[in-house]
Amino acid sequence: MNTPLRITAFGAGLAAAFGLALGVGHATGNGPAPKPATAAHGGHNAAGAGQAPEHAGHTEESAAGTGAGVGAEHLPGGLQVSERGYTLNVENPFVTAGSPTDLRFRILGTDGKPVTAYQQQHEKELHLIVAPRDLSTFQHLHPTLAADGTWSAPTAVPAAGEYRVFADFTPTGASEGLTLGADLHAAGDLRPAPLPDTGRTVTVDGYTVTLGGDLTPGRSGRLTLSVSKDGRPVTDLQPYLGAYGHLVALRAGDLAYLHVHPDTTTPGPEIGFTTTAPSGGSYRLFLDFKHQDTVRTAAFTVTTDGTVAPAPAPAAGHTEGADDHQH
Ligand SMILES: [Cu+2]
Repeated sequence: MNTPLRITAFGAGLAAAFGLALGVGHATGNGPAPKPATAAHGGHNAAGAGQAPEHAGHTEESAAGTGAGVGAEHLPGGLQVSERGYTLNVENPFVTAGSPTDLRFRILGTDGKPVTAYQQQHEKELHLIVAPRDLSTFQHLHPTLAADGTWSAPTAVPAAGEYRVFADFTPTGASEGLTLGADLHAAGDLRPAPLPDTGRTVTVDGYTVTLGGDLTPGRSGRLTLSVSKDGRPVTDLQPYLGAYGHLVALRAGDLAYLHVHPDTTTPGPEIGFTTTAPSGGSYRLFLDFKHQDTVRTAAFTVTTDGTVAPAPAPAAGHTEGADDHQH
């Protein structure tokens, strides 16, 4: 596939996040086209300067406004349990496969106390993703926040494994969101599996989802996912989390969590997203879409050169946990 890639303003911010020397435009969808920066951001030099002050490399990005533009020195999300002074503290990281569990955790702030105030992103104050190291399953939960800052999500991990729990959130007052990742151990009969070759078409629950576009390392790329049922394009997708689809992309090998932005304003059949692959390699894409009041997940394996191979993905579990959180 040679689908042309479109650099959007959003993408430029993401590219900067992954270390490209691109200028950062407005963080909203229709800003001016990004221009190459004439010089590297100040943050690039911080590594050689020893202990740079916390915010030294951030001033230039503040123009991005809504927080999509982050410092060029930032790692992809999800790799760290603690970042920028915030820590993901999982109360019960040892669970048993198949057993209902109440996943409880807190986000500790820069003062060491639980964070209790969050800004909504995609209609929720916090998105919780649970995936095993082999990326064979996926859960997207919306935990409930208690007054003391404890989040809880009733769930059950489907199989034994070493899992990663991702909390994607923006504390109130923070200039940008962050994704923290922590380990979750599920005891049981461990059967890790290689990444499935999914090809560009995945079937879930009678729906056929076809992937268009490619991931290119270090460059913003546009992915499209087209939904059909019984051979007919689905044109009445329902909004889910403020868009007609929600996509999570995780890198195989370390489960780096990619930020993905939906850009579609029509209810199908095609849902578009922009994201940047921080490196070459394989990624798992998990698309949540809602139709006839049910959210379903289609999972793809994609490599950054666009190569994908056939075979249906195993059904990706989707659990809407504690989704009655009031806003
Ligand atoms: Cu969510």
